[in-house]
Amino acid sequence: MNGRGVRRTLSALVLAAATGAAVLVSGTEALAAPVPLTSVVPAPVTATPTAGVTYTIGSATAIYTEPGSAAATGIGDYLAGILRPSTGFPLPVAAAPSGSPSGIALLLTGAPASVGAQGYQLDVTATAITVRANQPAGLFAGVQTLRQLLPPAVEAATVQTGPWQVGGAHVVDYPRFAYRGAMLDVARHFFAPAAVRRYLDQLALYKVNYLHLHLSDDQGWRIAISSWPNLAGYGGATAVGGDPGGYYTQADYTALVAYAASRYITIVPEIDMPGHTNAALASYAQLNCDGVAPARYTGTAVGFSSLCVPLELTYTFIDQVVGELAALTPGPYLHIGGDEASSTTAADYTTFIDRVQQIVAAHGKTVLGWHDVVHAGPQPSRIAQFWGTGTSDAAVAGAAANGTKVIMSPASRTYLDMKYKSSTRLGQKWAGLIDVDKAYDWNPGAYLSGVGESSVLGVEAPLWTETIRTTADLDYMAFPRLPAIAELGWSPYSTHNLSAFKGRLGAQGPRWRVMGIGYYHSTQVTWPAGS
Ligand code: IFG
Repeated sequence: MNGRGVRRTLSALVLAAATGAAVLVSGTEALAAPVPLTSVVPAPVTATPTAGVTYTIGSATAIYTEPGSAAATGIGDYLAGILRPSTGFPLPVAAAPSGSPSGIALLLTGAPASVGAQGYQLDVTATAITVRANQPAGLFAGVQTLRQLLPPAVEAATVQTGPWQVGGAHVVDYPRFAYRGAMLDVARHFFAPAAVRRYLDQLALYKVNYLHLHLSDDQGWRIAISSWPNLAGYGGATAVGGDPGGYYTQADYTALVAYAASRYITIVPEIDMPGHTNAALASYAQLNCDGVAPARYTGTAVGFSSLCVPLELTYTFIDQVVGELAALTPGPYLHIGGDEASSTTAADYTTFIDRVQQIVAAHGKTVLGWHDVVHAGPQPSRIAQFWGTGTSDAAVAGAAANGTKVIMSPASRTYLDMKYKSSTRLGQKWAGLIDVDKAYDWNPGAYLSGVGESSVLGVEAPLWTETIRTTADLDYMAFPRLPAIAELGWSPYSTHNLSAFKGRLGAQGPRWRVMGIGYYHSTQVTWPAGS
């Protein structure tokens, strides 16, 4: 074995050791044993290995999908799109023949009712890999687990040496919470559609199913509204620090919604109001109570702006903005913001929120708001997104007692713009420093007093972008913490274990390296050498 072979074998040994897989060194190639089930993030509900059984994806392997289901075919094509470049195999996608074909089967029959609409069953034998689900979303989730059971090299864009083995397994899996989200603030700094698609692809790997886009704020308006063209044209031209602005045309937005849907992710658009509205107020003088448009703002202060609550034009404006956005948004939710309205009186805030909620409902959408909105009039159908730093909030608990559902985004646990440690170049620290342990070691179903599991719709990890400008910045802040929030949203609390999670996270490092995700190598995790 030459020097290179020794090095390759050694690195395989280290990698395999880190991922817990045993390495069988034979001849000149280190045959990495299959990735262990314990590496999968989020941790599945039940995952049982079948010792001594492996399935090897080969040049003759086909991907079979539920006959008659275009969605299943689409998921088969998606899986093929991942496997073909790295394996070099043709991997044809075809309708599953009757009987139990050998190969990879993605089926919408035979799944247990227990997996619901978003779960799946995955079985790996020596002759077949079979994913069964009740709905396409579940099939897509099962494919993400399958991805993670293949060597990290499977994520490569060029042909890699195999073998492409998956260990024998029986997995039955489904989510704890229905809403598992991420938020990207494209207002402080604009992120072009390609950057958002890239984030969507990363989110899909961890079974995240909502992407909340913070489309407007003091520093920028990022979605074109036909009836108010200056919003994007003028209000979208700048960004924090005077950095370049930008905005999504309605065609861009529609394409992003479709791309997200192909990853079984629903877009949640946010128009933040009545505060965080300087970009809109700068764009139209007539929206301002004094009829004077303020200058565009490129700083990072908050709480200084407010739409004009007594002005009737304000509600015409909102009705037209919400109307256009709702028509472009197939998802059920429209986020109205409502946070940090320090320049709006309490009475005006209640008047405003109550009226805006009616407008959003009239356009067929369910209202999401930062939890400040619970101070307005009662509205049980409204969903409050908790972003506090504490573990109790009487007003939120009161709303929950009246039926309000809560999305848990405690800033001191989920805000991906928080520094990892004080020396982290990017990010802020007003909600504290957040490394892997802070991001992972809490229970969304029991975190906020008076807000029990049944009141929690799910979790979301916001990434605010005052200090985040590029996809490299985004990678660094989102990874490795986003997978922690994704696991809290998906996995049963019975699987919750910080040290086991850190082990699972370490196994993801080589995968991120292959995917080109420049993640923060948290000192709390053992990362395989070279990952
Ligand atoms: N709070 C503000 C955000 C952003 C954030 C940065 C919310 C709901 C601080 N509002 O979080 O606009 O500035 O960490």
